[in-house]
Amino acid sequence: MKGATTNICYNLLDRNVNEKKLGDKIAFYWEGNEPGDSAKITYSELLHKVCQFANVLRSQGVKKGDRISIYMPMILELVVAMLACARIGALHSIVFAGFSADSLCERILDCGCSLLITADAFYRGDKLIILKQIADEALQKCKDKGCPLKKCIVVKHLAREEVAVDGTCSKSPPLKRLCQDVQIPWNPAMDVWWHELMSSASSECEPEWCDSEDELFILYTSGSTGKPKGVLHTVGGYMLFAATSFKYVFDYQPEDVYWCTADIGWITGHSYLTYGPLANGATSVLFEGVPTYPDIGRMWSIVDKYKVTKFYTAPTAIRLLMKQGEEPVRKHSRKSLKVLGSVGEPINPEAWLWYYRVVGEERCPIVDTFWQTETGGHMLTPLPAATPMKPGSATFPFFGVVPAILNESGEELEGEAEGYLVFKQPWPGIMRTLYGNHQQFETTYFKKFPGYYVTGDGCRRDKDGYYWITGRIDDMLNVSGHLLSTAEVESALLEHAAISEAAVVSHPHPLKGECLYCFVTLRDGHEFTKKLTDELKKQVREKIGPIATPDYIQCAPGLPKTRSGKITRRILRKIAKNDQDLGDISTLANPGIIKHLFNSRCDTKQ
Ligand code: 7RM
Repeated sequence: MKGATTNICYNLLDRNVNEKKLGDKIAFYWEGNEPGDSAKITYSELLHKVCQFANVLRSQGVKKGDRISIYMPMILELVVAMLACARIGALHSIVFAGFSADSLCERILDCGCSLLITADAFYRGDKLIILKQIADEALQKCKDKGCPLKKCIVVKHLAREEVAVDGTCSKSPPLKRLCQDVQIPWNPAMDVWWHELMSSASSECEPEWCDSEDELFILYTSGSTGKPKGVLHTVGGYMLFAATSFKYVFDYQPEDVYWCTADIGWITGHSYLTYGPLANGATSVLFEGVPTYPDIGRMWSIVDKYKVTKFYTAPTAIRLLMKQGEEPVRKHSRKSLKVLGSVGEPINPEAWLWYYRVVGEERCPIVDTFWQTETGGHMLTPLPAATPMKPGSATFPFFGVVPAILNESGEELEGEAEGYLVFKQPWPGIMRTLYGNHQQFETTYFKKFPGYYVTGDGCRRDKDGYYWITGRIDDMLNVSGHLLSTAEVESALLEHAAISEAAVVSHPHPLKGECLYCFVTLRDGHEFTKKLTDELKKQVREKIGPIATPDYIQCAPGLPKTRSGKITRRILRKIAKNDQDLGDISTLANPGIIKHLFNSRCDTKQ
């Protein structure tokens, strides 16, 4: 209705507590990295905390439309922070805690965040990450670039036993021992403890009433130019799409215990760990750790501990567990499981079958959900037990989604076909713009084929009308379900003094799906040594984050180029794979370099 108002946080919490009488229902079981370290929070407790933190934000001067950067591990305060932003109409921009200081700084600057919310430190498996130190590095860089960000709110997470705001946290002895010596850097001019602000905050907080088209959040995703794009979602359409797709795709039932293993720093964690499940009044598991710690059976022990009914994870995790055999899975009951989901990249039929046979014991339908940060929610997906499955196919469009396959000239292909996957009409959860760059939004998604939304993925439709995603067809690659742009990695390599040119291509990898194979040309006077490749890897890790660490770096005295000077990555991909079938190379300016590059390939992981 025109002129009507809403608030997404109200719909997720107040409505469930007051109208649906779900106040005492568990919203989240929090499972810490260390087994035995756990907590839970009900809908009314969550509402209470969100209201308190929304008041904290208001008392810091945060207003509707302001951008708030969130850089946190997988803890309950992360959900509280994001919903508090939504309650007062501020836009959250969540940055995955595995990203580097440079990446965080770039994202803070791009959308002009006025405040950062972070945590002291956390463990991922047995690795300690002093998040506050990385955040400080990012803030220093931001300051050098004239950014006005003035406040940093810090959750005391690792050292939290002294805090016990709600008395629900317990901590196992090994963790205590591990965190004794951690020093957290502190800047009194800027930093404030979360628990100190919360201790005096009221839990009465009127939501900011919003138009359905008001901005909800920004989430950065890799762009093919190398600079991350700030995907912007709005309140009404996103809420509807996340809520509805969650309900139908997971066949949500009130007694479900749902577990999405994605990090909230990615879109899956926004739509299917936070907004979608909470809109439906669901009970979810929020897991801080990794699938392999303390052992390879952790996922299944969590499934049994909470009697998880619906489980949503990524092919990369499935392949990792598959490699360890069936034993660690079979050791656990898993009889609560009803539906299994997959997201993030194409799932190879072998991994699909293992997931189906071993994890689900041929009892649980698999929903292979294809979608993007930009789409807000599921686009191609089976409905569990209703859609006949084919291993490796995301099957058919979700309600309201109209896909098409186009050829290079933009003609729609009928029947069995392969080409560009596009969508022909808008859907509620479609992104509304790229923050601060509507022009780039238009060119990226709507220019190549006017009248269509272009996904950037290739796709095949079989004789039965099933859709099969064949992977990215732009300069993007998908490492363990995370999109990276080759340009972004190239520019990180080029910042090294020894490198004059760099070209990065995607290379198949048995666990990660794809990995990075880099070709580098050295400046005169530099030598290609193990020390240099180590430095380059470190540089990429520091500029982007550990997920972008190159697997292979090859020294290239020259790179194959077209006469107009464009590097032909198509040929480099084949060199990386040792595929001699190069096709037409007549357009190359320097075909002589190819033989040399074949002879100096890296065969083993460095
Ligand atoms: C949800 C998410 C988007 C890209 C997308 C694809 C790939 C995602 C599937 C998939 C095949 C799937 N958002 N992708 N899901 N490919 N089958 N079920 O991952 O913005 O981070 O990535 O991921 O290439 O364009 S994302």
